[in-house]
Amino acid sequence: MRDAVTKLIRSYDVSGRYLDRNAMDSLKEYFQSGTARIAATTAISGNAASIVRQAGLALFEQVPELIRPGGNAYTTRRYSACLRDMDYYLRYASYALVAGDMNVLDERVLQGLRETYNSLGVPIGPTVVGIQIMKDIVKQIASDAGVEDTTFIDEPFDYMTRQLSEVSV
Ligand SMILES: CCC1=C(C)/C(=C/C2=NC(=C\c3[nH]c(/C=C4\NC(=O)[C@H](C)[C@H]4CC)c(C)c3CCC(=O)O)/C(CCC(=O)O)=C2C)NC1=O
Repeated sequence: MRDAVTKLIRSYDVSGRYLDRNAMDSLKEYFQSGTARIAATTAISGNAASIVRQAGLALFEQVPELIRPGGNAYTTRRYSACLRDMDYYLRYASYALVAGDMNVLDERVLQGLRETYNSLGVPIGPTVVGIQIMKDIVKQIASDAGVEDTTFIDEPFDYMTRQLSEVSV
């Protein structure tokens, strides 16, 4: 697992260089955004169950076929599996926000996921819709909690969306 600092150090260490002006600039940016990243993560941790529940309801309202007979989230078991997956996406997004790096998503969430979904018939399109709904809810909560610029919150959600769907958002 990697974060913004270890990533930077690794790349300088590979070529035996001292951290230079560019490195210091990106470190400064990372530390200066720290308070906002922690606030966003607090917003997620303290509201996770409700974010997932709300996003699930919104998703099934938007794509009702999912929970009808024949839908991938039909039956209690699959409905719960779907919400559990949403909870995974949310929790790992919060880790990525703190780390300031998306590597944790590759390592823990996305590896092999498309193949698993394809083999189980879990539809990617609606999954992506669910991820994007959670993004909007989290941004709203963070904004209510006083985070002025919430655009950085997009990154992990958009990253998972891109990697899952291999289309640009
Ligand atoms: C932490 C990393 C991690 C992820 C991401 C993960 C995902 C994941 N979701 C799965 C299943 C599933 N995922 C869904 C999800 C959905 N169905 C829908 O219609 C919706 C679009 C969507 C919810 C938004 C469903 C319904 C299943 C069960 C499918 C089945 O067993 O038929 C499975 C198959 C095994 C199982 O059921 O547990 C995996 C591995 N597991 C992990 O360890």
